[in-house]
Amino acid sequence: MTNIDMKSRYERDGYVILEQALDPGEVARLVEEAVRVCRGELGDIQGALPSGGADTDDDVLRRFLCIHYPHKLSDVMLATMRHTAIVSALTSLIGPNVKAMQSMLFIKSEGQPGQAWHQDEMFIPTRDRSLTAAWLALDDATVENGCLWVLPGSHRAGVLYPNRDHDDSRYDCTVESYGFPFDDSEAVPVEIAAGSVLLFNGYLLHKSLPNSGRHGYRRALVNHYMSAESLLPWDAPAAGTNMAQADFRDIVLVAGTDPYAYKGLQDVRRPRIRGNRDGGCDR
Ligand SMILES: O=C(O)CCC(=O)C(=O)O
Repeated sequence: MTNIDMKSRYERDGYVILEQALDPGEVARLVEEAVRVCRGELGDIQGALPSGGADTDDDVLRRFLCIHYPHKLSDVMLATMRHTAIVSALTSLIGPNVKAMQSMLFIKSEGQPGQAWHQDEMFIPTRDRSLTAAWLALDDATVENGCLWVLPGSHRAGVLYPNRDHDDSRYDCTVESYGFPFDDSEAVPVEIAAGSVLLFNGYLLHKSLPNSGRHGYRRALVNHYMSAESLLPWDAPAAGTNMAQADFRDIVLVAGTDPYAYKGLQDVRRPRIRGNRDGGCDR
């Protein structure tokens, strides 16, 4: 696929697949690193129970659905955020200057829930609609094990649909989008092989279903990127600063230059598990 084809497909559908962006050795390294992260060997994860020395890797992994900010614990995951194949595609889609602000490690073993329809820009609001997710499959992602589903073209209107809590046990505690002019029958499952990456627009409606497989995981590492030119009003502004200047600076520049480098960087978000139905469930 040429860069022009990739860009026009992305603009039309809101997503594009980078087949085999990572080789099997790179995927195996990430899978091993996921165990170290989950064991707490690389540092604390807020909300996680400590694992005992006698726990098998399976015991440990199955305790987790999703860990936010693993790139703050793992150099391997931080390096993946900067992976050449991914960053090169991102510069074609976003522009020469690209920053990342979030990573998420999904384990999602059998029986674990999916996530209801949503748009990522509702959670991570850029000012120029440049938010782009890189969803890297660490296992072959299939309908059976809970791959992502998308509503092609749903990003194009540039509208953020309302959100509400739900009690649908197929999905985790994150809110769901509703009131959008698309029907579930238009949804497309994105089955991709381990090592492939789904790049998708922050306005694209997407969801995942539970891992209904009888055994195994549906692991994925998801990184979020945006144009480095846009401010990111993701946190409440500090006292005395007005909202128009709010700019989340806990970022990693992955390409080009950062026009706001003069502000410096922050390290404010800590690795944590995604909340459960009884706890907070912010993203
Ligand atoms: O991987 C999943 O199950 C959900 C991921 C997702 O919706 C996201 O990255 O925004």
